Amino acid sequence: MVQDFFTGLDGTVEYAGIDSTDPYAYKVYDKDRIVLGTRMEDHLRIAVCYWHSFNWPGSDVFGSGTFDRPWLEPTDDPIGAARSKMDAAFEFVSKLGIPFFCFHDVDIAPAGDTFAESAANLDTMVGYAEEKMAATGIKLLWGTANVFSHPRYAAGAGTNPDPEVFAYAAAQVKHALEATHRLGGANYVLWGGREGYETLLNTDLKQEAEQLGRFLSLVAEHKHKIGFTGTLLLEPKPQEPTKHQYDYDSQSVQGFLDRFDLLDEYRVNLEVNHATLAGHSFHHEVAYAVDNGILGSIDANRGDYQNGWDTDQFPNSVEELSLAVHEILRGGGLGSGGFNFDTKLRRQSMDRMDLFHGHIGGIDTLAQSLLVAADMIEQKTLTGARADRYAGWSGDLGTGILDGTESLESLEAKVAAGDLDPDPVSGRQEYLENRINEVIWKRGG
Ligand code: XUL
Ligand code: CO
Repeated sequence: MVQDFFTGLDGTVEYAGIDSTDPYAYKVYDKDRIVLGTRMEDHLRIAVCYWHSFNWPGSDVFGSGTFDRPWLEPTDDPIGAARSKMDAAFEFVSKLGIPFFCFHDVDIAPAGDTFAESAANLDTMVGYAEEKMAATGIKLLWGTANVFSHPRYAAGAGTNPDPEVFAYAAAQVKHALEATHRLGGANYVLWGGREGYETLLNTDLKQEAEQLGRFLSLVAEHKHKIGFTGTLLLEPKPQEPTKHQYDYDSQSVQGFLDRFDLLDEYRVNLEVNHATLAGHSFHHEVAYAVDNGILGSIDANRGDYQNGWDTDQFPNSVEELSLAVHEILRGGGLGSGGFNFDTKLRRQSMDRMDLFHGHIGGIDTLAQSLLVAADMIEQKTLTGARADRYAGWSGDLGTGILDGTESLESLEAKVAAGDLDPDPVSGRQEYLENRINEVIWKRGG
């Protein structure tokens, strides 16, 4: 008998509109609503993450778990406990009424004493996930391997100074990729939490880059060998847990992929709080990825402006998210990607039902951001202003410069002859900020 864990809610969370006072109803997220010709659910492709929502007991570096998570209690039947955890996860995602989940190998299956035992546990739990997915219709947005928590990975996985650790990580990633394939995952993610350094005093940067390039090539080769058609994604983050991580941001990942001839194989999974840790806005990271053809998927959350670490809070700012969603729409959408809620409750949010409040608020914020972004696309709020600003580059001079017709000599000749006399023009930042606010306010955001 499958036990119900979220008995505080009998049915599912449904769209009820902005006038509803039901805390377990969506005020904006209406999955069948058509936005720019596509259903809202298909634009956003929302996922719940296993790790923060079902594995984390609410502990922090100063104290133990505070959460009410019966499936995490000590047990002498680890597979039974993993099944209960999966029951809870699928019950929650079903009640939330969203289409996807995401997991690390160690989130869904208990570690064994040996690699073979851990791999067998994973296979068992993948079998159970298949049953759950078939029964609920919930799909897998992405799977990944946790090659950063175990002590063997303290000095890195692919970038470890010891090739035996590289081999261990390769074995684990191979198995997690195959599990993702078996579950029909739309993507596979690699986040390099320990692929970086603590100190340059003991680090050979050149050597570690070669290793990481090789690691990523091996994963891409295996993807093709097993016929996995999902997208491989790298998740940039500048630091934490290591002092410096190689996948610092979109731009450094793009350079790295280019160097190892892997641009056709990988895209990025961008996380809001990782962007801000890198000193960027999330808007910047998304715009960079869109304009360089590497946007894959999103880990939705938010940081805290008063501190400097990854707080992974639920998103609640339409103003910030709508700018990023606008760039995603401008780029043609997320394709096989989606919005994974890589979000965690605050340690004091110890009631099991707080998981609903966090997700419902984040999902509504995202839905409202989609509506605002769609208005901005339709009204050409930013695309029109940008096109006007660069209009000169479609004229003879602009195209001649870019296509190689012009040289430094020919340009000097034009300037010296007095043919060109450019006037500085306003960037109109405040004007544009006001136009964006008008779109948001008209939507009632
Ligand atoms: C860590 C992080 C990870 C990845 C998956 O900051 O975001 O949870 O999303 O390994
Ligand atoms: Co993440």
